[in-house]
Amino acid sequence: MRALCSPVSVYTCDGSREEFDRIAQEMVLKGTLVPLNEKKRPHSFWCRSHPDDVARVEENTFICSRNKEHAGPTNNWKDPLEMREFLQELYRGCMQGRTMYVVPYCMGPIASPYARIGVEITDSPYVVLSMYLMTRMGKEVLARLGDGEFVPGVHSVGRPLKPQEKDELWPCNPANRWIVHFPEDREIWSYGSGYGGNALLGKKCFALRIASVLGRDEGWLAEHMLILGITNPEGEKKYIAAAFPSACGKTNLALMQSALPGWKIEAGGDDIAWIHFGPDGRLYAINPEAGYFGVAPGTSMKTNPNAMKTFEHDALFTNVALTEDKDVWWEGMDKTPPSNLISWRGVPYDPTAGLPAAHPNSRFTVRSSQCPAYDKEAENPYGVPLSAILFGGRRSGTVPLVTEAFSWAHGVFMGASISSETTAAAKGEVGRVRHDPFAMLPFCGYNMGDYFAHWLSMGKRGDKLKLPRMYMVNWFRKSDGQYLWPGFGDNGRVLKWIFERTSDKASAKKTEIGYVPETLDLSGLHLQQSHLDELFSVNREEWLKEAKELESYFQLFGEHMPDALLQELRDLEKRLLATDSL
Ligand code: GTP
Ligand code: SPV
Ligand code: MN
Repeated sequence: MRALCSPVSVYTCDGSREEFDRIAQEMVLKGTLVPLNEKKRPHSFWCRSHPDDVARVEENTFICSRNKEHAGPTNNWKDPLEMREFLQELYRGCMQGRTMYVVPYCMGPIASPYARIGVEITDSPYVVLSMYLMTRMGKEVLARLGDGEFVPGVHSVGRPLKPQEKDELWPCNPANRWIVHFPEDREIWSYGSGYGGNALLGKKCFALRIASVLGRDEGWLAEHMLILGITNPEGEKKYIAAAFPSACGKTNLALMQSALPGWKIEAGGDDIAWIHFGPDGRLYAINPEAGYFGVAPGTSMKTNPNAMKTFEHDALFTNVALTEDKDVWWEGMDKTPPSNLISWRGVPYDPTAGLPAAHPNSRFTVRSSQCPAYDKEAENPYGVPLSAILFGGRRSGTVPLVTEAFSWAHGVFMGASISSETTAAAKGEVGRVRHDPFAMLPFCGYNMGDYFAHWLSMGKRGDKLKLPRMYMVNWFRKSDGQYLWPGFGDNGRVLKWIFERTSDKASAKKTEIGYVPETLDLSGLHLQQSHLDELFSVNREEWLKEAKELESYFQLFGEHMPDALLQELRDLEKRLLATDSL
């Protein structure tokens, strides 16, 4: 890689705090990082990306399996040999004038039998700092690796420097971005972007796209899911995982403080879960990550106090606004923006211009162990046993607050059926409803139809009584443009019902689409009855439309679409058409 990329020097990261401080200091001198107010937010930094490098770029993301069909209809594909030839040319000399950092990292607790090692080569010091916060990184990883296997990944911002040329604050190459995966070779090549999931190769590239292929081959699951622990007032603890699309509430649910007194929620992970069968036949989840790369806007002491406390120190903020006294601000932190703000574009914020001070996909990067509600079991090498799995999305209509699946296959059908309004987490239009099965549309490293089949096969391998129950949730239903449900801490009410369902202690009504709560604990919450009715309503006309839509979507997968899910769809339609089916 050194010969190909021609960096000035090569540096292997040891993962120490001294190393972090040294690299951060270099970036401060260059102007890329701005240190925040040491009294208000110690050891933290503000940083702005290039305005065209603010989110994941799905249209430039490729799964280069040998056979196009293995990438499936939802992924971009190119022939791997042609792609390799192309990349050889693309990367030639791409790190000129820069340092090549070698970042050994471990996804999962170092001692976990489920953990996997990756090595990222990058010319971005921002990526090095982020990997330090987000993963277990450095010397201890090399020690564990020995001469074992690792997933190689190379990342370049794609902006070689000529001799004496002055660098940009956020070098990147927006016109020429490539996020490429070779699933059979377990290899990642990323070019042209320095942002998030495009550049921190341990996250979406390895822990989801490559790992989903490993999971298919080895009989486990790599999922875009949070993990949380929930303890009832009697002290009984269970674990829940939940898949919601990007910027649809995983971080907020994982870190939430329940509105119900006595119910404790602990954060296991906020974005990714690797799920294996344990020796007792239950499904166990580990969080391969060690940090959060969380959406900043909307995060406040009211909505998410645990997140606010997590990044009180030792945090990196990207594309948020900067206050006069060198602290951070974003829309939704409090009502009125402080005066003399610097916007994410680096200029004085003009509240009359109608543009946000912070980019809608601005994010905080911070170690998860700093969270006051951090679940120590996140370090358990064997993971935590799941009692329930939730699927959800952003749907302003049709989808009720919570629905329980009739069976594993019906739950897999629910996961496969997720649609959600697009968000700022990916480049492109915001607010358009699109299918996002299992919240994995941008992250599944192989044919999505085969992925559905893999989920079904996991259920067949498991003992029915030990498998987690499955649910569909929607915090985002609207009436007259307003959210019907307060969300955030009040989602704890839904979690309570789910907790008690999994102990067979809560009652439910059968509807055409699944079980809904007979009663939900709404103590202390004052919602209009009409709003409540609407939150739980199942409208047959709307659901028939939904089913028709799914029918045509599922055709996309052709022969790869499992019969069992087509049967689930037919059963749903039958229930919706029957007048007295229930
Ligand atoms: P990724 O990191 O992109 O995978 O996203 P995520 O699923 O972790 O999303 P996150 O929790 O960061 O939420 C994204 C946005 O949704 C934030 O602006 C939140 O304030 C908002 N949000 C989260 N939970 C709720 C909720 O229960 N109700 C409402 N109305 N908004 C929510
Ligand atoms: C997402 O978009 O789902 C994220 C942020 O979690 S990124 O790491 O950029 O993919
Ligand atoms: Mn995510």
